[in-house]
Amino acid sequence: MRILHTSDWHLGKNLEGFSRLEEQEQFLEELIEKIEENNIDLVIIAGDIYDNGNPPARAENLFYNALKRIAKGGKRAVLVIAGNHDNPERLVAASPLAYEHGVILLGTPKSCALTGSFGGFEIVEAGEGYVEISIGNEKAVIITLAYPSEKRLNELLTKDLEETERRRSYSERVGELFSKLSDKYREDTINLAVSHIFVAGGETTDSERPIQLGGSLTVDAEVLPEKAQYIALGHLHRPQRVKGAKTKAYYAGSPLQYSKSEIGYSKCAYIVEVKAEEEAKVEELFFRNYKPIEVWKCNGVEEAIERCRENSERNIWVYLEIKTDNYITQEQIKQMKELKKDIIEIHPVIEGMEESAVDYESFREKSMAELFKEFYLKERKVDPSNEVMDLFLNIVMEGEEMDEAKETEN
Ligand SMILES: [Mn+2]
Repeated sequence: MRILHTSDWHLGKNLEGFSRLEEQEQFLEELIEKIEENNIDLVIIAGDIYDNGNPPARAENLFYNALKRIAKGGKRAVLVIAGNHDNPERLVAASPLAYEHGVILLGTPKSCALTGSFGGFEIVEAGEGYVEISIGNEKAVIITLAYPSEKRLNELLTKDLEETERRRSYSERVGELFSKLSDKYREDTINLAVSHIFVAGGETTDSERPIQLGGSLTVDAEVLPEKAQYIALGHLHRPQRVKGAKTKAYYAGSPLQYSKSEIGYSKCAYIVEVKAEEEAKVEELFFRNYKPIEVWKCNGVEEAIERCRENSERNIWVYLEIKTDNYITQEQIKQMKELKKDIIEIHPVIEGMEESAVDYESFREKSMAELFKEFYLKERKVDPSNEVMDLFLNIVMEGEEMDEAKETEN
């Protein structure tokens, strides 16, 4: 059986307000092409399809269009689980239509696939947290643990576990579940697992939203189901093999660079070739970098402007760090942005800047506009634009009008 493991598409995700939908569309085109080229039987998408629970319509359209083309009316099996960014109910709402195409959408650890025959495969058996799929003369048992939030995990375990069991750590409980579900694995089946969890020791980036603040929802690598021949994970955005696991467990990572902390390596999916009772062969499938993120460190505004001019034709996202001993004016910013589109941020690194003592007395003599201008300059190292000034003053004026209105009411 040939499996493709991908995850963390985050369709609809922005980079500081700049849309990435065009790149996401390019990724899906490349993915569909590579799935065809590589004769993939089963595609596993390990969560975080969307960036949030209320994705833009175009993101949903991209997802459905991709699923339809990958599944080819049930010729190829597609299994999707929800990640911590997805709204599980919303993700699976399309199930009645998805099943027509042989696409399995699972929202929570409790979700259960439907059995049935499709063009190229059959769902032989299914229950909470597992599914058995038959493709050609091979069968695969897959443990399916969609993002197990604390609440969803408890719902699943409460039934047959004692109170003391429930008080055990998150990692122990997830391990308990994996071990219970591993009973479904057989010798004549290809044994797999898919989940969206944070395994301790994994390398993080700046674009994952922590699964829970404080990291209490961390799973130890030792509790991953050791009888699985391959474990397809989602959550971490850097592709990587899980260290310390007793079997082959991988994070496919996100297909796009979602932050500037992700620019030092290539993005990929994994192609897994596996037979019953044999070790899985895992191969990276690299994606193109559709629109790279670059960080430019420039010595002075002149150099930055020159660099913008030289690179004006390149399709990239730019973070500009400019070493300067002076403030960068609105004029200069305008010039850079006209020469180079898609500048995400201009960050002045000001040398020899001394913190001036706050002169509280002078506050009384200054207008609100003056105070705001000073504050903005101090924080952002540039003058506020006219738009920002107007917006700020409008808000202040609205506030004053409301205060006046209240006074007359009283
Ligand atoms: Mn993610």
